[in-house]
Amino acid sequence: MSASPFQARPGRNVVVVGTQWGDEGKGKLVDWLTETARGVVRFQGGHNAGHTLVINGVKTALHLIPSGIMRAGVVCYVGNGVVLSAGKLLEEIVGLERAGVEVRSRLRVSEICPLILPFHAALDVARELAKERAGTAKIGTTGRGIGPAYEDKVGRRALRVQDLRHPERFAAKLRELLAYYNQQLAVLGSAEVDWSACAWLQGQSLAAFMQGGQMQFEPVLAQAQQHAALLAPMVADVSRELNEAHRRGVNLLFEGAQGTLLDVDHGTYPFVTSSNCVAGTAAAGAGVGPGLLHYVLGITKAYCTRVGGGPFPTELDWETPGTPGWHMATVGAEKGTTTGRARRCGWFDAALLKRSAQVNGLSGLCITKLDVLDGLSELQLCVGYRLDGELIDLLPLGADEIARCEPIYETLPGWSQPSAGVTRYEDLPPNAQHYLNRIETVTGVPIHVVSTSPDRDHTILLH
Ligand code: 2SA
Ligand code: MG
Repeated sequence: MSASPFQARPGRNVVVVGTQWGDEGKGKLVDWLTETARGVVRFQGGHNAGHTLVINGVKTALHLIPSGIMRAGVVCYVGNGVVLSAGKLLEEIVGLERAGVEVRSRLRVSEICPLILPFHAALDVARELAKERAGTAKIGTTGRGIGPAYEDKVGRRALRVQDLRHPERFAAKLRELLAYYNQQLAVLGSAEVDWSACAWLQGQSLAAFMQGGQMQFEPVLAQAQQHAALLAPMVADVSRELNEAHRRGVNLLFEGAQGTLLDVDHGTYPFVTSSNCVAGTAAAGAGVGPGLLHYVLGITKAYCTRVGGGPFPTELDWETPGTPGWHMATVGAEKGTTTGRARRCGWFDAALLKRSAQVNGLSGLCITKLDVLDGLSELQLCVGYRLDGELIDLLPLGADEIARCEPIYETLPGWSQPSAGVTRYEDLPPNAQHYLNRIETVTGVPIHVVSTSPDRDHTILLH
């Protein structure tokens, strides 16, 4: 199956974004689209992202490295909009190299990426624990330090990749920043935290850096210096390289992470991540002009999932065996790629998708995981909500308003014949085709691609 209509001309670029709460299957589609794109760029987020790829039956999970890395000859860029943990990036490189994937010669990292350092993760975790202790609603972050790292960037105190080149400058800035973090940790009572037992850190050992609830300067500095040397050959002026590649006619792909409803402005604030996830961010987060973003593909799961806290109007009971929500969770294997947390599941929300189409300027949709719905006798499609006695057909703004939305459903027939692995539209069960038609009609966005399994080859291109 060829992805060429998206990138039929040299220098035509595509932005891939998640239209829901992340985990829509962006990684698979980015990999598929790299049949024609020769450069893939990450432009926001960090190693909170989890992109699972299945190629020839082999599963690979990526967090920071663009999904284009799985195709030989594709150059991958980590743009300035990404908050970078050098340690996690190096771990991922080594993992891929072990699997026989050549990475270092094809990976370029922006020298102006803000760095994620161990104290960012410590504060992220300490804050979530403090919320838990106080009985207030947790954000349900990934504990990777994403929020604090973006705070430092906006607060103009971040250490950036280019600082690693200047050991004295780096050490001086680090000392200052660490003092600030230790104050914050003290306020949160981090001395009482058993760092080695924080489940969602997945063995990331913060304990080695902590003493009496305070993070120690020397081990953080020593680790950063070690990373600096390994990272140096990949550090680049990514903005310049992307503009040059574009002038040479290279097709670029901008790979979004998380999803529109996790966007710090347009999402279910405050239950969001700390970056903008919408398509427009691709320009600022990569260092190219908006005129270079030619087509926006909105990756959309055939139902909805969300991991972490926050409102979810169409959420179902996904824990009781035999229920549709449980079916989605189990058949769809809905577990966080980064933290292993269970993802909440619910019906497709077309009113949410309309919001997403608006803030991203979607050119077309790619519907993923259609096959997961195989076997459900009936499907509900949310077409709007009742909010404070009024009927609305567009997701309102902000978590409090969204939490008060009662979904209005249209019932559609399910299908029992498998859609899994189907590669031609006309071979999809008729009721599956009907479901797709309704999504297209209600959201007003054309469906250009349908994915019927995690496999690269199980992808239907529509015109
Ligand atoms: P953070 O860590 O500050 O970005 O968390 C803030 C919220 O953003 C959500 N978030 C995500 N949601 C879905 N997928 C993500 N990536 C991983 C995956 C998540 C995982 O692909 O499965 O493994 O748990 C991702 N990253 C951030 C997060 O759940 C919070 O609601
Ligand atoms: Mg994911």
